[in-house]
Amino acid sequence: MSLPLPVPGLDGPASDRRSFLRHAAGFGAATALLAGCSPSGETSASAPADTTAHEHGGVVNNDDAAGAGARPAAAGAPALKPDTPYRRYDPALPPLAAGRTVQVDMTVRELNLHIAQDMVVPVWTFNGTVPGPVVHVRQGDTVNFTLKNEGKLPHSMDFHAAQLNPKEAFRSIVPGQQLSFSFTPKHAGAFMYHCGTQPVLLHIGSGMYGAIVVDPPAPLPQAKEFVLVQSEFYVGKDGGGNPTLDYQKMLSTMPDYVCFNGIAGQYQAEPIVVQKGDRVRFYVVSAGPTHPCHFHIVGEQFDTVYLGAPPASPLHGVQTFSVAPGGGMIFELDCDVPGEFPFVNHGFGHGQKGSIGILVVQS
Ligand SMILES: [Cu+2]
Repeated sequence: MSLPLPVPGLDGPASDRRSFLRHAAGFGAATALLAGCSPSGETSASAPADTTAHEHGGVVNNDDAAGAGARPAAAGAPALKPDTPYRRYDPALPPLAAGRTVQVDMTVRELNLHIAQDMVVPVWTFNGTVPGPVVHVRQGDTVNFTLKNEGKLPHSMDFHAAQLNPKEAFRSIVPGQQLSFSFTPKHAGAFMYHCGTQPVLLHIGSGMYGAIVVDPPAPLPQAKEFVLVQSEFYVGKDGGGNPTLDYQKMLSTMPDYVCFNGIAGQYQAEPIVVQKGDRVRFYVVSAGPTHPCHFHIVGEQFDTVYLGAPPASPLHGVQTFSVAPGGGMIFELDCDVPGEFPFVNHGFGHGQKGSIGILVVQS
């Protein structure tokens, strides 16, 4: 049975982070993955050199919590071979397209992917990743969208940034088919997209979601911008004893993993790094399928939170705000204090299942 994770800044001094990371989920191989700059200028920080690839124990799943000690797969190497290697999902908001008419193409692929360093499960994807790619457009743009289904089951696409007849645009297509529709986002904000094929719980619970960020007509002030899509995973076993996503557990709403951008704890292993004085903007989308994200940054405050379309109706001086499943909100702060700031789902029964990361503010 694994003990609950300590959270730096809550359970001890920041210097405890080294031991914290040693015990957090699957962080060892992170040391081999630390490199490069994101398009936003974010740089990856080094995880402690003494984290080892085989150390394990961070993500507390249902079985751990119950003391049964029967995790869905053994610690260490995943039971299933991934179709693509473990890779941190780049949280940086991609740049806008040059024109005001934007072509967005997505292909459904059913793959085996990491949802934690030591857990690979069969997922259903848009363009091969969970979440799917971040779409970044402006209010008033024309978005021309095409979906191709290269999976084995019917799938579909539902953009929350669109106003369309769902029976037509969001209809399911069978394997080998494709569909196209166009829409013009009427409001700015952080929106979810997802497969809407019945049962929607199963399709979202299997990885078919992502974020579409819609900028207002007048750009928001310059900031380092990041997208976090929170979702939960429910892991069981198939007939051969391999881990699989479990619809009955999805109905139970007791997740095994809760993730930012599809992999539990990935931004503890490879933090998000900014510089002192940066303004930082998080677009937080709760994909669910069932649970909200109670977003909070330990040791910081949000000077501005937009519940709806920015820049209207900002909230100021916010410590924590809940993003409903199927919703998205924008959180802003000035990073004027150097340090290591955990960004968390402050509903810690879920946060400690993987929706915790580190924002490093370098001096
Ligand atoms: Cu689907």
